[in-house]
Amino acid sequence: MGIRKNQASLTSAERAAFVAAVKTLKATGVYDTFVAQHRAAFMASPNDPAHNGPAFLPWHREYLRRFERALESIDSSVSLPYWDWTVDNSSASSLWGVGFMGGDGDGAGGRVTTGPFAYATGTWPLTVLDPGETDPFLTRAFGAMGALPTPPAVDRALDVVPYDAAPWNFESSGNTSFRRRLEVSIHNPGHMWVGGSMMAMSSPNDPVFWLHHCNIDRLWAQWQHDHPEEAYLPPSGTPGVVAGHALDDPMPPWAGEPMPPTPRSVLDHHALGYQYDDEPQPRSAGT
Ligand SMILES: [Cu+2]
Repeated sequence: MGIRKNQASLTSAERAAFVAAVKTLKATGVYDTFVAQHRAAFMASPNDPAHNGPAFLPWHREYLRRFERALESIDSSVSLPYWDWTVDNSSASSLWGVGFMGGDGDGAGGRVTTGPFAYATGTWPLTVLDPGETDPFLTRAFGAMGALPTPPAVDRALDVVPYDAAPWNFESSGNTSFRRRLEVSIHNPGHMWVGGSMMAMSSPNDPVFWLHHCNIDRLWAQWQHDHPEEAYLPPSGTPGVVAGHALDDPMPPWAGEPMPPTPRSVLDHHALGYQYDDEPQPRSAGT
């Protein structure tokens, strides 16, 4: 079982291996197909299969696991790390070192000029852009759009039940929908704090996207563990639910596959082949 570690605990060799695998996927064009899938999901709004609905968490769990498998195909030692922004909440974090994600953007344009994903390296041109965007370089603007989630905010979010609530979209209340609370109050601030490219529909252009969403997935797994009696909602056949968001709906853009993923098929993350470094051992481990 792959172990997803806190990025702060990675050795420099592990950081380098992650960066190298990511850059190999970029060079082969695979990386940009992932960026395009994310942008296409947003652009399908109001039928977005990935955001503003119950499948926000399942869709990104499937999406991250597929990306992680692509990384594993390059280097079997690589797993997705997670960024715990309740702790690593400033530009001084090792996350932003020149051997890992690189630093904040520079000046008014916000161009990232340090680290492996700086435009000048010649290895990280952005080719999948939002409509109207033309800058081919990664941009960031740390803290310009607000603060990162605090430990109390995360704790309060983890207490919210049930999983989701009518009307099963952006109008669901964060007080009665764990999914909506996590999506809006915890996930959105991560994108906004990094700023620049992370604000776009093409936000996976910034590799920190994967570390941010990995932490969101970790919090969902934690919530599932804390609330074993709370089922995924809604069940299939619930009126008014966008396709892909009910329990047994095939999730676009993978719906045409012979065994398409559904929210149900990703509920048990251990069955997908990974666990987090800080979670209780799965029962199947026999401990
Ligand atoms: Cu997303």
